[in-house]
Amino acid sequence: MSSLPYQHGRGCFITIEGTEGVGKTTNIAYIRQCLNDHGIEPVMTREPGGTDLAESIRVLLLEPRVEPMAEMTELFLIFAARAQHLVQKIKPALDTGQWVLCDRFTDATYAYQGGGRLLDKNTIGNLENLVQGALRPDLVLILDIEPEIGLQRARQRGDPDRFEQETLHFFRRVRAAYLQRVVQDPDRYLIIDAGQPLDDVQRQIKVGLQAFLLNRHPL
Ligand code: T5A
Repeated sequence: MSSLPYQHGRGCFITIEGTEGVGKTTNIAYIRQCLNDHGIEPVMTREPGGTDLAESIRVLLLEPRVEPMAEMTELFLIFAARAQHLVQKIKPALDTGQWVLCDRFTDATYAYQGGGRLLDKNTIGNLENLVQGALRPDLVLILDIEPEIGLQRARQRGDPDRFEQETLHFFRRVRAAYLQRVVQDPDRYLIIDAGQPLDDVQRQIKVGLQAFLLNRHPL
C-alpha cells in the first residue's frame, strides 16, 4: 500500500455495520490499520455513544430493565445520542479534514428500529434529515452473517444486553433490512461475508477499502 497521506477538504466518514456478534469490534482495528497504511489516522468512535453524554444514553439503551422501553423512546434516545455525537465529535472532525471511522450509525437505526421493531421508515428518514441534515456516510461496510452464528458468538461473551435478548426473528428482519439498504444505494455500501474465517473476512475488507480509496483519489 502507498504511504502518501490523503489531503482534501472534508474528511471521509466510514461506518461499519451488521447484526449482533458479526465481528465489528474485531475488524474495526483492522480497518484502522488499513487506513494507517495509506497515511490516514481516523477518529475512532461508535454509536450509540462516542461522547460522554451520548455514552450515558447508550447505557439507558442497552441495560436490560423490568419496565419495557417504548419503541418511540428507543428511537428518540438513539437520535438524541446521535445529535450529541454529531455536534461534539463527528462534524468537527470532518470539517477539519479528519476521517471518521464509526462503529454503527444510522443504517443501524433503519435495520434495528425499522427492520427489527417495524417502525415506519419515513419517521426514521425525517429524524435522519432533522438531526444530520445532508450528512451521510461516504462508505458503509456491512459485515453480513447468518444471525444464528452471530448470536452464538455474541452470547459466548457474557450476559446479553437489551438488544441481544431479542428473538431470532427480530435479527432476521434486522439482517434483511441491512441488505435492503444496499439494494437501494449500492455505490455507498460494501458487503463482507463475515461467516468466513477472520483472515478471509479481512482480505475482503482490504480489497474493498483499496477500491474505495482508489476511487476517491485515482493515481
Ligand atoms: N443499535 C445501535 C440500534 O438498535 N440502533 C442504532 O441506531 C444503533 C446505532 C449496541 C446495540 O445498539 C443497537 C444495536 C446493538 O444491539 P454494539 O455495541 O455495536 O451496538 O453491539 P453489538 O453488535 O452487540 O456489538 P458486539 O461488540 O457485540 O459485536 P461485534 O463487535 O460485531 O462482534 P465482535 O467483534 O465482538 O465478535 C464477537 C465474537 O466473535 C468472534 C470474536 O472473537 C468475538 O469472540 N469473531 C469471529 N469468530 C470466528 N470467525 C470470525 N470471522 C470472527 N469474527 C469475530
